[in-house]
Amino acid sequence: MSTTRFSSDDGDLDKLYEDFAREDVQPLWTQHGLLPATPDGLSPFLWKGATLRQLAERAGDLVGIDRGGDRRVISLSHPGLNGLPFATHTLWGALQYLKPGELAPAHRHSPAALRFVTEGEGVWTLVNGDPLAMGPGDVILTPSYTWHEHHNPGKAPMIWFDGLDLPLIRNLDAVFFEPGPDTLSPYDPVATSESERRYGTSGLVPLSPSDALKVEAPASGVHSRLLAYRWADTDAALTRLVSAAGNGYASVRFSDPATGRDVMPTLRAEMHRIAAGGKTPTTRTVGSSVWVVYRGEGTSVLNGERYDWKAGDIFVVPSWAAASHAATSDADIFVLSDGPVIEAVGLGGTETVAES
Ligand code: GTQ
Ligand code: FE2
Repeated sequence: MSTTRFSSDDGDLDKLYEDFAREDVQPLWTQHGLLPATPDGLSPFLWKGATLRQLAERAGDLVGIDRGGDRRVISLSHPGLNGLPFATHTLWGALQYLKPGELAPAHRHSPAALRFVTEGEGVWTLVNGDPLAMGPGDVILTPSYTWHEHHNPGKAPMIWFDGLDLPLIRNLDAVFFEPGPDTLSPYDPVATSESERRYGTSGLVPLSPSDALKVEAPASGVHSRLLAYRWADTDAALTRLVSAAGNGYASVRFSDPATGRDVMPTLRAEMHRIAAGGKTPTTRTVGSSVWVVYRGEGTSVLNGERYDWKAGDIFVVPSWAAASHAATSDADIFVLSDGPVIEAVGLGGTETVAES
C-alpha cells in the first residue's frame, strides 16, 4: 500500500503533494470527513432472519466444522464496511450452526463473546469446563481469554447468534488466540452450571472463591462471573417492568451480579420488550448496536427510514442514529452494543429527539 497522492493545478503545490506521498505524509487540509459534525460512519442495515437461516443450513450441508477456526459461523458483513466481515466498526454479529454430534473444539482468545439463542436447544457451551446449557432466549457469556467449546449431543441442529468485540480488538491490534485440544472436555450435563449455582441468585453473591470456576476471587469485576442469563428470568423481569411502567415498553440490561456493571468490559447486552401497539420515543445514542429480534413483529425508524422486522431479523443501529421502535405484535429484541467502551472513554450519551 502506498500513501494517497493528492494533486493540484498549481505546479509547485502539486510537486509538494508528490513529495508528501513519497515521504508518507499527508496534508490535513485535503482530508474530508475526518471530523464530521456528528458520527456518520455507518448506515442502518437489516438482515432477514429467513435468509440467514437458509444460508447457515446450506453451510451445514457443505462445510465441516474443521474449516475456518473450528467454528461454522456466518458473520454479518455490513455493506458500508468495505467487505470486512463486521456488523459495525466495533461489533461482530454472526450465526453459528452446529449439527447433532458435532463439536466446535475448545479455544480461547482476547476478544470477548456472548451467545444469544434465538431458537432451538440442546447445545452445551463449556466455559473453562463449566457446562452451560443453551436454550431459547438464553444469553451465554464466553469472556475474554476463557476457554470455550460448543458441543451438540442432541438430535437436531442448532443455530444461535454470536456477538463479539472482535472488530474493536482487531483495530486495537490486541487479538491473541490459542487453540485447545481437538477432543471434547468431559462434562456432566447438569442443568445448572457452577457459575449459576454460585452467582445465579439475584442480590446475593458468594463470599468465597470457587476452585471449580478457576477464578481467584469471587468477583474481580473484570467480567461477570455469572455466565448464563436464563430466558425465564429475563421474561419475568420484563413482564414486571412493562406492567410497572404502564406505557407498553421496557428494557433490561444484563449485568455482573457482583458489581452491577456490564457483563463484559467491551460489550453491553440488553433485552427490550415492546407490547403490541407500543412505540418507544425517538432517541440517539453514542456507539453502535446490533438488534436481534427474538419475538414478534414491528417497525423501527432509523434516521428517518422504515425498517420492518420480525423474529429472526437482525439490524444495526449506528452511532448517533435517531431510532424509534414500534411493535405490531408483542416483541422482544436482544441488543448488543459497545456502550461500555464508549462510556469508559468518557464519550457516552443518549438524547431524546423531538417527534416531528
Ligand atoms: O464460538 O468461539 O462467531 O471464536 C466468532 C469467533 C464464534 C466461537 C464466532 C469465535 C466464535
Ligand atoms: Fe471463540
